[in-house]
Amino acid sequence: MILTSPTPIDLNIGAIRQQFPILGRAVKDRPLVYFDNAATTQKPQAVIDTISQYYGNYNANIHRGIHSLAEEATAAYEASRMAVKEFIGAALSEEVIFTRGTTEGINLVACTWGRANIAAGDEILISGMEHHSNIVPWQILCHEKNAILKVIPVLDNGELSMTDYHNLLSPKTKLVAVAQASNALGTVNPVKPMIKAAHQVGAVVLIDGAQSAVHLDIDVQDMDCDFFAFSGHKLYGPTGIGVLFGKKDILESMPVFQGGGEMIKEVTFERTTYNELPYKFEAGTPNIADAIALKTALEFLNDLGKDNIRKHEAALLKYATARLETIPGLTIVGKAREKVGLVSFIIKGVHPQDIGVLLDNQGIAVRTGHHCTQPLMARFGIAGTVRASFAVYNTFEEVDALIAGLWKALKMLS
Ligand code: C6P
Repeated sequence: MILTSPTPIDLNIGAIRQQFPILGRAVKDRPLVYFDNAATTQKPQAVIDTISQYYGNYNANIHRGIHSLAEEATAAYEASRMAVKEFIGAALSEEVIFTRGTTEGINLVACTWGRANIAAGDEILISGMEHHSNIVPWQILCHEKNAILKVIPVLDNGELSMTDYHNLLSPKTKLVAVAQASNALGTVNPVKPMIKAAHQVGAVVLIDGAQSAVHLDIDVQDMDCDFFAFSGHKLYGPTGIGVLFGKKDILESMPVFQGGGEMIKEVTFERTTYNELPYKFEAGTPNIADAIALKTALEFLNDLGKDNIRKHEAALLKYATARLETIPGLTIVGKAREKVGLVSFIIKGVHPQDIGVLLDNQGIAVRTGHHCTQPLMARFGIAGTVRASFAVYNTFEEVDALIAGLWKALKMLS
């Protein structure tokens, strides 16, 4: 296949691949082709090294000890918070709360802000393409409070119906919670105007940034969201660490989440006073090593330049989409005008899981199934899709391998 790659020349994909030790391994005696980046990206050596340096050189609990190791660990942990603040364009570092990931961030908001602010008859508005993490916490809250969960419909092309969105918004809407980018379709939602419209009816807005933070430039002040949640492991960082951004005044007004060490100012058996932001929401010993390594992942992204990465991934998406469309019986699910670098598809008469297994036999990792978006799959009348999701280290040759792998799989299944 002759490639006319529009990948920006300032990205040396070969050199970037060298930074990811896992990309050198074989799977089923074939070179690994990793197209499951929306589930979790692989980690560059620098991130792996940061974790082992922490445990090898300055492992200590933070914010508690006055000894040197504790001070070094605390400084590195707080430096990471500063790096996150810059990465998402927050005004203040205390607006950055470390969590386990997107799921925990959303649950934190539902359990604290939600319990304090949602009452019977109030409406929470989500979209029809949400991940279960941005559905179930609101469902639980609605059941608890007798509130109403409303859903913005998804159009056939995988975009949200903006007409319906505006019709659904009303003074009863207390919260809008939507993904900036869909993990199952790739759709990029127009969150900035959506937030503006939600604020006009007095609603608070949470943006699920799990799939957007790695691809798009994030500026929470420009976006004007009230909450923004994302996971480190989807942006070349470790698992078990994520971020919840919240506007300071809202976070300050919220009840605490979990009780324990670090989140307190003073404890007696009669009463407890709580710590300041962000510690108020970081009870117990946090995930220190991975929080520190998150900064390394952000540096990796910043060094390459998100704009360069986006161009490369967009070129891969365009190329993969065009080649997939030549396969008989294949339908791409999600054809939004603006997409992040992932493509979901089904093939007539073939179960997505069978394709996944046959691709894996050729060393190609894709995700198959409902992608934790069962209501979205129901909307399209399908059980699931095959999803190939791209990262900066993926190549056009790997897309060729996917296409060849699909032909082979289809031959075996026929
Ligand atoms: N989607 C996927 O393969 P956690 O698990 O907390 O890091 O992220 C949850 C989550 C929330 N919102 C969106 C839009 C997501 O895509 C995800 C994670 C992965 O698509 C794993 S199911």
